[in-house]
Amino acid sequence: MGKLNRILIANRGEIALRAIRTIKEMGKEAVAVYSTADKDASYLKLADATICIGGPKSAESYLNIPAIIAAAEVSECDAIFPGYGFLSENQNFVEICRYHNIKFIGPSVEVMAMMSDKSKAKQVMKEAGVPVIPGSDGAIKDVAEARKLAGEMGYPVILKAAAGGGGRGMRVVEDESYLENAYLAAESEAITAFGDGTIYMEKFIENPRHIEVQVLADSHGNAVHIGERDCSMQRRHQKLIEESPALFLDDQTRARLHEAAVKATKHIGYESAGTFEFLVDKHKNFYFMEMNTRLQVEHCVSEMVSGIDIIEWMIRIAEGEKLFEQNDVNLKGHAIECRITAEDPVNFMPCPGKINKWIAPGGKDVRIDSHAHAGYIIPQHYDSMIGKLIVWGENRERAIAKMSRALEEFEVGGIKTVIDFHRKMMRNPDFINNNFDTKYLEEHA
Ligand code: MV4
Repeated sequence: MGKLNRILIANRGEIALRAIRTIKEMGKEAVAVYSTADKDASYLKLADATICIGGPKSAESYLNIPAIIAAAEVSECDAIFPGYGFLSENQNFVEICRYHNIKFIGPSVEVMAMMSDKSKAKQVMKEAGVPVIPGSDGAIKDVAEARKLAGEMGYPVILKAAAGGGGRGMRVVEDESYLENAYLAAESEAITAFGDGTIYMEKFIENPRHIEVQVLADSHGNAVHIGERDCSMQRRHQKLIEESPALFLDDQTRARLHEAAVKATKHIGYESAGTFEFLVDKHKNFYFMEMNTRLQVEHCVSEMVSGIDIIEWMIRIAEGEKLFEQNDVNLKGHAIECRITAEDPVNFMPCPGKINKWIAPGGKDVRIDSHAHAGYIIPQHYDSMIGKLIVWGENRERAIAKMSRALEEFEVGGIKTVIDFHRKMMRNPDFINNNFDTKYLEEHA
């Protein structure tokens, strides 16, 4: 381990731009890769070098491991920053980077593998003393075992794919009459989606909050948390609004949540930035659900309340630097992020195309992470997120007022965006009163 001088960014869009910015501020060189669909993207001009890695389809470019490794080699990069999505949690890619003597800016393949099996991850967390959702001890072998366990636990239960995450391969089972069909459906869906039909079972938590803890850990065994984020405002497992802190928690529960996440981080020997996802029930019991072994879209709200540049620290940790201490983390005020997607604000149908007007908001404590601008053509091949608007305020009320003001300024023409959805949400009494859960948008169509 040593200084990293040139870093290849194996990603696109807003997060590629986000990474270029920090890499340049650190006095290092950024190499950007792009697909032919992104060849005119303006953030590419900010990189020190750019390399085309293939066609528009992700499989041809941003998931094309040989092309990305070749790009890193020809440009003499000593590290790869993966961002989120694409290859960021691909164990094969991490191993290939190591084989080529390219530092993968993220955790080790061993810990990534441990956390990618959601059933295994739960067992490891239980060993670490972190509360987990009551359920099967690891995988379930057949319907009979599922029926027996659900009978003992009591309905409703939820069946989940061990290889899943993010809501795919899940089935809620209300009573025994649905169990067999649900089990077989979850299993075949998991085989189709992940090539692995391993299923585990949990007690179904009704109307939970989704609260996650951001951690950073170095290669010397030091770990800190950077507070929590409430990501409960989401639709079909797509988060729309994230905020920090989660005021649903009382101070004591919050402290216990942070402590659990740091303990878990150290227990697994984690290195880099990571996120522990918890479900929190109406009695404020929290349960570990999954760990994300990558940088997340919503990391910015944690940056706003802490003043810490998470990507900078991912790089410094990859260089072998020692992390700061928990005492050095001062969480202050309240941050909110609204994801801006090129989607219809009513039915959320994707709406790519050419942006002909882009008037972005500004002012104190207003941050926009976006690669979009007037004249930008949104390719149809990728995710519909074109940016994030993040604001900071002294408290939640002030942050909502600032977000509301910023959203009023934000004008995007030529395509549909969810800006109007967010404007309405900032005036919604349930949002203002923090009175919602992960089911809110389904129940208030
Ligand atoms: C649950 C649950 C209730 N009880 N597990 C959805 C995504 C996947 N990571 C796990 N998910 C859930 N697991 C138990 N035992 C409810 C969900 C869930 C959910 C969780 C977080 C955010 C949004 C959600 C929307 C629907 C269901």
